Amino acid sequence: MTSTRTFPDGFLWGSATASYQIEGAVAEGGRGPSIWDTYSHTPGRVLNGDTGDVADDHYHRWAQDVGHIKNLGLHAYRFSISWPRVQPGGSGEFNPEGIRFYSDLVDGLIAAGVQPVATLYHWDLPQELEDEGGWTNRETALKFADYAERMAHELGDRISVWTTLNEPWCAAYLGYASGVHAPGRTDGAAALAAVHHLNLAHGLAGRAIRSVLGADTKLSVTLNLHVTHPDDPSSPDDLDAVRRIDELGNEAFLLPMLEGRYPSQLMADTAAVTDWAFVQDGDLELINVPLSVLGVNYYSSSRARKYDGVGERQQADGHGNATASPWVGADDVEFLPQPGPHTAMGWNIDPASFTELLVKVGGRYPDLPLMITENGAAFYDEVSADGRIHDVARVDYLYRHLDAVGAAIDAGVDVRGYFVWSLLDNFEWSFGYDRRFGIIRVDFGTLERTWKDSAHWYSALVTTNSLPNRAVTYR
Ligand code: IFM
Repeated sequence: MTSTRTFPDGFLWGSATASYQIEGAVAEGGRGPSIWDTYSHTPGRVLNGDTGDVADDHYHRWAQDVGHIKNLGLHAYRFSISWPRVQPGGSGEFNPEGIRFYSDLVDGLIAAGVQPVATLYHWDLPQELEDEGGWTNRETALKFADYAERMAHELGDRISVWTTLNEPWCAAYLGYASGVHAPGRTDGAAALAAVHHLNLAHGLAGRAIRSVLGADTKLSVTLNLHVTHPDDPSSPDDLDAVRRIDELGNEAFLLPMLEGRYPSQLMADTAAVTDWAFVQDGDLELINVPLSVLGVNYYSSSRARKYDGVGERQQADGHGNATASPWVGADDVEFLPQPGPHTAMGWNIDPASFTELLVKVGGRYPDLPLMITENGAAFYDEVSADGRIHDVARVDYLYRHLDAVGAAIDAGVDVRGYFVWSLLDNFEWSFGYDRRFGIIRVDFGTLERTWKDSAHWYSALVTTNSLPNRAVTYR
């Protein structure tokens, strides 16, 4: 097998999943309901009426899944903890059975020689907290810190990297502005309050974890940073449209978390929506907790321009054609269809923008190592007559994006690892089980797991620490 690129020594290779997307067992082991249970059980919210009730049944099959992780040769596994499984109402009593589940998983990973990388919030908020306002309520951030502190006590230094939040952009804007994610609200002011309270939750939880486990504890957050290009780079209007998207999508998280401030024009740009009175004195200092590593998720890029008012405003940014835009206060920005190829999500395949993003963030924060905490692609995989899944398009996608990561490393960016999304086919949120991201296929009838060609390819990469030729077919 020819190799085209070698990664730095010690580069961490892993795969990622999230609790609601794989666990199932939603009413077992003392778990309480989450906003995603409510949302997925609401008719019309999720494609084909799919829910996470069973998902991959990882709750019962976790040991088998750890076996796959070990056999793939992965160094690390990024999973998320379901808050309502360990603290059903989001405050008060913790659930020993739920805690034991994660404790056993972590022990199983360590016994398999795999580093556990834990995320505390991957969108499954306890429903009881949503009933009290969810992320629009400041109290949720305080309760999140209590939950984080307890998990730090329970799992302690067995966790290699503690990640506070996954993609707060989605939780805030898709959950509270466009409503294509739980809790399905369409209120721009609520979304901006959610942005701030998620930021606050990150800072408070990070501090709580460090207070339990010490200053050397590896702390991170995962952001889905957006790469948006202007339709016409010489148009001041288009450049301003991109600036606003950048502030809402990237800077609204990066700046408070890494510099203790909000972007200068964000408040002015959204003044018609909210007065930001939910930001209290001292919040920004709390949010700005020192991080050990920044998690970056990347899938595709966007092209935007200022809407000229002619025809229907286009919203082809891959975040659903919802009735409301996730881009609060930027209703006059339209997202244009991107040239192909596209994945089954309709997202364009643009590895060059991945390098661009990493070089930009790495250049701005040279002392903060980056970790690719998600990258991957959904395709309509087919099981061949030989029983194998020759997912050539996914291998090609991974090859190109890993080459893009390598190019960023060559340019001097400190990238420490890569987690493929996802280990398993799973519940892809409002697309249900229709979109498959796994390198391991899950038959949603039998729940049988089968390695796709991409799993074999990725395993070879991990073993050699170098990019195998993408044209290999596995038999
Ligand atoms: O499945 C999601 C994941 O939960 C968060 N990041 C993007 C993935 C693909 O949409």
